[in-house]
Parts: sequence; structure tokens; C-alpha cells
Amino acid sequence: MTIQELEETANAIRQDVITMLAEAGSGHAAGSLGMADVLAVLYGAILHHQPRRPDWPDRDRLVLSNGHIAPALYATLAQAGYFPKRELLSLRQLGSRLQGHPERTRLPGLETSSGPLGSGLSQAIGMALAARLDGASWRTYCLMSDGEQNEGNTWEAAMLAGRERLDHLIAVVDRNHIQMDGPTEHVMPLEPLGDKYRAFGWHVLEVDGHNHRLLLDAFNTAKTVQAQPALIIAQTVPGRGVSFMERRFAWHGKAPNRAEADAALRELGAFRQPARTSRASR
Ligand SMILES: Cc1ncc(C[n+]2csc(CCOP(=O)(O)OP(=O)(O)O)c2C)c(N)n1
Ligand SMILES: [Mg+2]
Repeated sequence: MTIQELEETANAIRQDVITMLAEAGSGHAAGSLGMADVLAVLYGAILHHQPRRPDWPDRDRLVLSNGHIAPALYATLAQAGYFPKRELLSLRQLGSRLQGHPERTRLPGLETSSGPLGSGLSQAIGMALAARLDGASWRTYCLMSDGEQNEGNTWEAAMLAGRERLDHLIAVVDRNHIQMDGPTEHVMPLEPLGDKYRAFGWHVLEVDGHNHRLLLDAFNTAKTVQAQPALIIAQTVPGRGVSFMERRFAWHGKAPNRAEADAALRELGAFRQPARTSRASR
């Protein structure tokens, strides 16, 4: 995919997220919108995967540790062709394959069930170790939120990945600076986050989580890291693309009502990445 196609996909993911949440009447808006670019880049240009063959043994695995942003993952999987887009409207319905948090056995394309925060990195390490034992070349990607960095289990896992020198493990932190009850630095200061992972043996990269070119570069660099797990700290804006949601922790776990959804979709219809000034600048 070209950068323009990736940006268009990310914007379509955002529009789908708004429509899904409004239809369900519940869900997590801020993190879902904030991670649309990372997900678009991963599924559009980085992961080795076959949407028509979700159980392909050599596929890269993606663990969504911050399971509450499931709407963004579902929209991404639908955009990639894992299942029909119309199914997105079944989010959070009784019996739906699209539960409020991902349920692995229901939906092709999901590698883990998630929702309880702080467990995904351990699961991803298990997968990366299994790949190593099998002599396989696929990679494991693990998306985490910054709120999850408050969980002790995350750091046990970080320590193990460093010791095991898991260079086929690439983790991403959605560094959006909010969690449920407020700014991360008020609830539990995380900085210097990158240095903490470095001290645990990780190769750490930091990137603007909305700049597709820089995200591509960061993932491609992470793939070249030898004998260390890689962490990409993606600086993102929660609620990205919807002015009245951006940077407001109140939108962490809230869905737009119909009027708010209409306003959000109008904004997203006109939304353009600031980095994209002209075609020639690409
Ligand atoms: C173990 C656990 N404790 C609490 C929760 C409830 N919870 C869900 S999301 C969330 C906020 C975490 O912050 P973050 O993931 O950074 O939120 P975001 O930036 O995505 O809005 C909390 C406390 C949970 N899902 N799992
Ligand atoms: Mg957060």
C-alpha cells in the first residue's frame, strides 16, 4: 500500500469506529481513534498475513493487549478482508463475533482474548518463544496502552523478553498520555518510559504515532534489531481526528451519541493528516 492508501485506510477505520460505537451505544472511543494509524500501517504494510487464510502457520501474530480498543482492530480486520464490513455494526450485540473485548475463538484474525490489562506482553512472549522453538521466522507484535504500564505483570514480561533476547518480538506502546481516570502522569508517572525498557534490555524507538512514513520506518528498523526485543513508543493523540474528543480522558470509555457521531463523521470526512501537505512532498 502507498502512504496515501494507508492514510485513507486509517481514516476509514476511524469512521467505522465512530459508526460502530454509536450503533452499540457503548465502547472506547479515545484509544480506538488514536491507534487507527498504527493499525493501518501494521495490517497494510508490515504484517505478513493472509486475510483469507487466518490460520496460515507462517503468519505474524498480533496481540492486542489493550483489548478495549477492539473496535479499531475489528475495523482494521474488516478493511483487510477478514470478514464483511457490514458485520462491524454487530459490535457488542448478544451473540456477536465482535464482543466489547476480543474473544479469540469467535473471530478469525484474533490471536488472543484480551481485556484484563497487563497480560498481553506475557502472551506475546510465549508466542515468540514458541516460534523460536519451532525454528519459525514469523514475528510477534504486541500492542499495549500506556495505562497498562502500571501493571506489574508488564514489567515481569519486559524483564523476561530482555533476558531471552527475543528479537522477533516487537511491542508498541500507545503513548497517548491518558488512562481511565486522568492523565497518566497524574495517576502513575511513567517517564522515563523508554529508559526503563532500555534498562530491561530492549531496543527502544520513539515515533509520532500518526505519521505513516515514520511509523513504517520505525517498524522496518525494529525488524532489523538483533538479539533484543524492540519497543516502539508511539506518541499518539487520544481521540485523534475528532476535535471534541482529542486529548480528553473523558472519552476513554465513552461512545458518541447520534448527534456527536454525526459531527465526528463530518470532521473525519474532511480530515487530512497535517503531515500531508502535497502529493509532491511524499
Ligand atoms: C486488569 C485491569 N484493570 C482495570 C481495567 C479497567 N480498565 C479498562 S481500560 C483502563 C484504562 C487504562 O488506560 P489506557 O489503557 O491507557 O486507556 P486509553 O489510553 O486506551 O484510553 C482501565 C483501568 C482492566 N481492563 N483490566
Ligand atoms: Mg492511554
